[in-house]
Amino acid sequence: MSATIQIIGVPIDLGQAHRGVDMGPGAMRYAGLAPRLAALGYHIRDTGNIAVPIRETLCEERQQHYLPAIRQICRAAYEAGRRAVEEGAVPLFIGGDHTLAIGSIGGVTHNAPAGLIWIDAHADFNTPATTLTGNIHGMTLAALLGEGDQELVDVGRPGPKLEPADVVMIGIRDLDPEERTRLRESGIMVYTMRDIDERGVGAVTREALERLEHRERLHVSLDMDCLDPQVCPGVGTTSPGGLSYREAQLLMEVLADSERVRALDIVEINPILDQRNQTAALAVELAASLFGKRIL
Ligand code: B3U
Ligand code: MN
Ligand code: MN
Repeated sequence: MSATIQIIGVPIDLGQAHRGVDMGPGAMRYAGLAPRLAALGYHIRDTGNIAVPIRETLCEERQQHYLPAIRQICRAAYEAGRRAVEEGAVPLFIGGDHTLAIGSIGGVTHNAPAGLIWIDAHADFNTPATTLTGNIHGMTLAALLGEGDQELVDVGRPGPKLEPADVVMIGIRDLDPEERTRLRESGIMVYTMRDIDERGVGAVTREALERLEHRERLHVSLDMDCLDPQVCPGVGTTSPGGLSYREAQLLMEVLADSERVRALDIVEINPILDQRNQTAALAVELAASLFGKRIL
C-alpha cells in the first residue's frame, strides 16, 4: 500500500499585515500540488481548508492582533495534524501565514516527539515583549517552545511542544535586535545564510539531520521567504540574499534522502504579490523533491 499524504489547507492571514496569504492554499492546488505528488506514487487525500474567519469580520480583535481567532484556527490545525498522524498519513499543511505552525507542529507531536527543521529567512522567535510589529507570525517558534503568550503556548495541549535541542533552523538572515539576543541564548542550532555561503547547503543540511538524530520523525516547516525574492517574489516579507532555486532543491533532496520526514508546512505564499503563480509552482516542485522526486 502506498503512503498517504493528507493535504490540509490553512488559509490564515491574521498573523501578519499583508492581504493575500489566505489565497496560498488555492494557488498551490492550482499549481498542481496533488497530481505532482500522486505521480511519485503517493495516495493523496485533500481534506480541504480549515475554516478561517474573514479579517473584515474581526474588527474588534484588531487591537489584540487577532489572537482569539488565531488560537482557534491553530487549535483546528492541531486536531487535523494529530488525526492525520494517528491514521498513518503524512500531513501537508498549506498556508496561510506561519502562525499555522503553532497548530501543525503541536498536532504532529501530540503522541510522540519529532525534530523540527525550520527553513525561513526569519526565526519567528519574538515574544509580545520583543516584537517590533506585533505580528503573531513572528512569534510562532517562541510559542512552540513555551514562550510568549500563554494562550498560544497552550494550543492543543498545555505547555511547550518542543525542546530547543529538537529544532534546527536553516536560511536565517533577518532578525529583530531583541529576537536575535533571545535566539543566541536559546540553545537552538541556527544555520544562517552565511553558513550556507561558506559551507554549502548540502553539508549544512546533512549536519542539521545529524543534530536531530535523537528524533526519528521530522517535521519540516518551509517558509517560502527563505528563497531569494528573485525566484520567489510572492511572499509578504521578502528578504534579499536568500536561497537560490538550486540550493532550495538540494536542501529538499538531502532531507528526502534521510527518509525521516513525516510532516510538512508550506507557508507565506501571497498570490497578490506573486508573478503568474511562480512562487506556488516552485513550492510544488520543492514538495515533490522533499517527497522523493529524483532526477535519475
Ligand atoms: N521579525 C519580524 C519580521 C517577520 C517575521 N516573520 C516574517 N517577518 N515573515 C516580525 O514581524 O516579527
Ligand atoms: Mn516564518
Ligand atoms: Mn519568514
